[in-house]
Amino acid sequence: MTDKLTDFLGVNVINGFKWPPHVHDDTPDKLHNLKIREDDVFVLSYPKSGTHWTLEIVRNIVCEGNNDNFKEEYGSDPRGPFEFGDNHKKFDSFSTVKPRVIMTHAPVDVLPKQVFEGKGKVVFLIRNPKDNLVSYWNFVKERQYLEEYEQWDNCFEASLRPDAVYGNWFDFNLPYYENHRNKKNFLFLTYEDMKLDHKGCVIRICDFLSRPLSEEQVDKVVENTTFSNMKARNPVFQLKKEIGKRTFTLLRKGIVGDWKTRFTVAQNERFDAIYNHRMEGSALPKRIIFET
Ligand code: PPS
Repeated sequence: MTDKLTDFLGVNVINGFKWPPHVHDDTPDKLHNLKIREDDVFVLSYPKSGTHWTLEIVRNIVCEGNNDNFKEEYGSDPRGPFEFGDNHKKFDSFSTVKPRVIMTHAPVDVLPKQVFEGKGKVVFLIRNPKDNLVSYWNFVKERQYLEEYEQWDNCFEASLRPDAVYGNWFDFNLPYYENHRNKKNFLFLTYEDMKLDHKGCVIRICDFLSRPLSEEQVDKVVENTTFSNMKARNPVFQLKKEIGKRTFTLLRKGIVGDWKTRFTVAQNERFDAIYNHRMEGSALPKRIIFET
């Protein structure tokens, strides 16, 4: 990926869908037609749902509790989403000894079509949309890549529109959850599930990936992936990474309920009305909690 400042500003509209600026025009198509290996594992989510947390857990699981040696074992260490810059090239060079762990924010019509034929496995993370949005706003504001989203009120409004970056929360999550939640190769977890029962979720992911670990290894995965340890142990997560003058923090607060510090009463009421309308008839609300 290039670090040229202009490459990180604005959005890239591809086939009418708004991607971040560093997604190349032909990447969605490449992703959709990706040849899947049977043991590929996708960590898939709407941005700011806890993707890096889940990625770290999955990588630790496939490395039996220690992913410090990930690069040696895999021959490469791709951490950003598949669709960013030239990341996709790194996955081609993965050894076949271990599964590829591929992080992406691909909407349902871009995810590799072979996944829907049952190939590979998908760990899908969903976060309550209010915290999701506050996390996103903090990220965008700090990074200053979308001027329109820098003011909270603008970001709030923009997030509700169908042409939000990556689509809006509802348009992204609902088609996946409604149509694929009972598929054998999909596991749906929520950020709040992980906060409430980190170890239980690690075990669920192990079971789903058919990668049983010892109690000790599970504990190691949990320890490696706590908020504080992830931040302390891994330089990627300590980012204040600088691109030009722009910085961004991947691990900010890591809590449930931060939306209360940002939503006005009126915004909350408006959001709830839209939420209730969009979720009507869906099984998803049963999984969503806004506070613990
Ligand atoms: S991105 O940029 O879209 O890939 O962001 P993503 O990784 O999906 O989400 C970032 C938020 O996840 C929080 N996070 C964690 N919370 C709890 N425990 C752990 N280990 C953890 N790792 C990441 C991170 O802090 C972001 O949430 P906010 O609310 O902004 O703190």
